[in-house]
Amino acid sequence: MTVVGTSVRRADGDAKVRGTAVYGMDYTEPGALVVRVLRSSVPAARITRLDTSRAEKIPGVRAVATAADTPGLSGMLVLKDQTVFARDEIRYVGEPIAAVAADTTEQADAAIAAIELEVDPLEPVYDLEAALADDARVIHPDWESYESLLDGPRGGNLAWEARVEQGDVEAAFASAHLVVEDEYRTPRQHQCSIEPHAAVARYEQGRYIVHTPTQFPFLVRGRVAELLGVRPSDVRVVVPTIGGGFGGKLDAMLEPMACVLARKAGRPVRVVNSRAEEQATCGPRENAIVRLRTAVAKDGTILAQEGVILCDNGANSSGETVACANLAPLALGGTYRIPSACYVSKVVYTNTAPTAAFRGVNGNYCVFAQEMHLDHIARELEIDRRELRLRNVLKAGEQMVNGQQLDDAFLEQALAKADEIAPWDELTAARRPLRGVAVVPMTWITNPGPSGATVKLGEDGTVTVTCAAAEIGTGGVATGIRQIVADELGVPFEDVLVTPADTDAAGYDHGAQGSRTTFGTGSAALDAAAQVREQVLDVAGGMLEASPEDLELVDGHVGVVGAPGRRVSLAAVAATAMWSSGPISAAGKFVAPPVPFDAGCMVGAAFTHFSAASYHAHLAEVEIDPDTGRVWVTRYVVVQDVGRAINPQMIEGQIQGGVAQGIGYALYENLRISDGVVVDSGLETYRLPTALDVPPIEIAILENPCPYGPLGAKGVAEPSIIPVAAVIGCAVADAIGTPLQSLPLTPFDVLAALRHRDQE
Ligand code: SMO
Repeated sequence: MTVVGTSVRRADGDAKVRGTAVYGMDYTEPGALVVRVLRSSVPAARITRLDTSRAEKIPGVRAVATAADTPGLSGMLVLKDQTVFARDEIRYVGEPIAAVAADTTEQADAAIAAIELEVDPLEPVYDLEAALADDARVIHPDWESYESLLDGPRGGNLAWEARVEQGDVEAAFASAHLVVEDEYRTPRQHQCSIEPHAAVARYEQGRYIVHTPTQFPFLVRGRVAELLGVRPSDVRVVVPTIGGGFGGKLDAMLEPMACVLARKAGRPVRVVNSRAEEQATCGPRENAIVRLRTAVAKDGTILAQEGVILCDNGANSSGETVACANLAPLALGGTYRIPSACYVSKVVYTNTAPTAAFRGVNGNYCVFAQEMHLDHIARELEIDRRELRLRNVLKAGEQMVNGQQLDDAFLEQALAKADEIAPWDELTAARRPLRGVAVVPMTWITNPGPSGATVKLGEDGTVTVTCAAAEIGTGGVATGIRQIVADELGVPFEDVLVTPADTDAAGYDHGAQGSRTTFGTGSAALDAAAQVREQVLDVAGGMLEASPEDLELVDGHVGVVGAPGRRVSLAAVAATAMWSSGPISAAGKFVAPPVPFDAGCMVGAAFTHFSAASYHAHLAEVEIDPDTGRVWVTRYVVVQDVGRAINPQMIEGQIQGGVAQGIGYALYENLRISDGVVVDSGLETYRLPTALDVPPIEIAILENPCPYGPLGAKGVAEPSIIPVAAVIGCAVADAIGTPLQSLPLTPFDVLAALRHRDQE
């Protein structure tokens, strides 16, 4: 009996539902000090005086830290423009200037109030386009001194530029039947995790021990080490239960600050963001402008496309906006055949809080722009919108714009499946006023970062998986990996344990991001389990006096195929291997152990490094309220190719969550900033989708096994958010007859478009 492919109950579900799970913000240590942070209230200024001496004298204050306590610039992998605290210059409202660790909250607050700060205001730069103008004030005038991983045209307020070109773009435009050009604008979207960022740090025997709810323990370890000027191995990162990641908990945030304070105070410190700090300073998805210009033939065949993307980095590259800018060729040129293309992503500094990764990263706005733009082309050419897509989707063996060849391609299959569920011809024939429908295909890839995993078989027959992948709520670590390992070793699901992510215990893992946990780390765990399986067959063969080929692993036992009763338990096998002088064997006699004994028990370790493309189709029907302009999503269909469904119910959960978040991005969410201040400092005004806004989602899972994934599985969790704003945007345009080129599609904008239309 196998557990892979069944919707086994989530192993972490019970503790989470009952409230017994210890989240990052619940975790504490004896004697932990309270931390308060002095954050900038101005967007741009030079620090002329910073005096903490009065604050330090307040009773109960154990440490006050500023930029003087840390070395120079560090931070983002590709662009080191970040410090723990503002040094000389302030670049955004909310930027940490100093932090206090004290016995009580009152003492810490008093100390913050006693810090003397004087600043000389500078002219803030907020607007993406204005920031790139020649006369814009340069936010990082010393950028040439920053270390950068790659060369590229940087300078002024251009933090980063990623460019991909293929084919002869100019010639294609010159010969085109039609050229269409559009611009789209999209807002900041905040992850709004239930749990804010939190960190507990202590300094012990020259090492920093940090407990933090991070998606990417090894990234935090590296970042803390860099920012504090110590070796990565001087830092240990341990991950408690995480209350929401979505990309917002990849990068170090509070951890470096906590470490500085812990060392200075000689005591553990605990720092937890308030909701307002979270909204104001923890990287949301970046706001962006996408300009597309496309050359098409008369029959709708895409000949060439130019795309320029401006994305807001905020004041520092603390998040992954820079890294993700390189994904434009996937987001714009991964679904359709675009023989000639030129895509340029410009990441721009502004005096706003740094932006960061959020599920689906720039795919969300690139796909929105691309699909709205394709609908524009379809209208111009009077071609059916679905038909236009079918003519242009990539097929197996073709290349994405980044040159990546797709071994397989199931975009047509995904569109066909969606058609089975919700037939396009019927939906479009039955057109009613203020109702709209749209369908979009999409390709997305799994994050290809490397993964390590160790699998141990214990002398009690249980199996322990150790990896640094964090369980961020997708179920990948707590459930998916356990299912994979359970089947490989023939043990019940309950007998597989996973240790909490700990950089001291586990090999490198590229973090819980980009759908890579079950896919990448699961793959490493499967390889490691296969090594243990080999060892088990070897030892058991000796014990059962059978050749390993004749053995099978079932129900926690090794048995001889076709000889019921001739079997030994995995516990006995492991114990035999473990106790070199031990007398344990099935037959009650000493069995010479064939494996090395210094391992302690049977261990396998593996490291994998792959990516895979997955294929999707989303269909939405919307209805507009003529009086209020409110958009109701009345029907939503998702077809997702998952390679192989390890746990169908968990996959459906990810798809439901992704669509809900996508509906938020499409219709409601916009982290507003006014004069550099994040206006939506709480969930009272930052409108998240609720259960009333999300229709039942009709889900079809396709299984086209992937040769690189464990047991054929592909990454699942990330992509379901990506095409949602696109398909809803297209459906709303269909309903009101006018495309709205910016997100979110607010009732006000919808109503304005309706009024405008009715006047014509
Ligand atoms: S933006 Mo994510 O954590 O793949």
